[in-house]
Amino acid sequence: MSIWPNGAHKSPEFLKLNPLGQVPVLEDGDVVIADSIAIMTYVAKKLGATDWLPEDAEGAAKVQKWLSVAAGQIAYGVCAARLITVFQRAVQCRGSHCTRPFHSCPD
Ligand SMILES: N[C@@H](CCC(=O)N[C@@H](CS)C(=O)NCC(=O)O)C(=O)O
Repeated sequence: MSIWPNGAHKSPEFLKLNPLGQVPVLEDGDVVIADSIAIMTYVAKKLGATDWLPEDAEGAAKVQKWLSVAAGQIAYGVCAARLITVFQRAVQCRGSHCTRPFHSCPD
């Protein structure tokens, strides 16, 4: 599937898989999983990969902490900077009320 600029990820067919219109999406039989972290969690659980995603409370929390960093500081930090500088793409601020491009947001 092609994303920018053809926009197949915004087609009605794809939006049935992920209403957010974003990749990646995993289809495993009848199961549809959108979001990279959800996909990794699904695969680890399905394979019983407890060395990657531990079952115990402390081990699971340590993995979730770094997944949160990836979805937070990294996604809105270096990943956003890369989108702006490499792809000249305006990235919106995280605040749902804010319509400013990410790089001009005072928050
Ligand atoms: N939280 C999602 C973010 C997915 C995401 O940002 N995907 C980008 C490509 S890396 C995308 O599909 N962008 C197209 C768009 O938002 O229109 C994940 O980790 O899977």
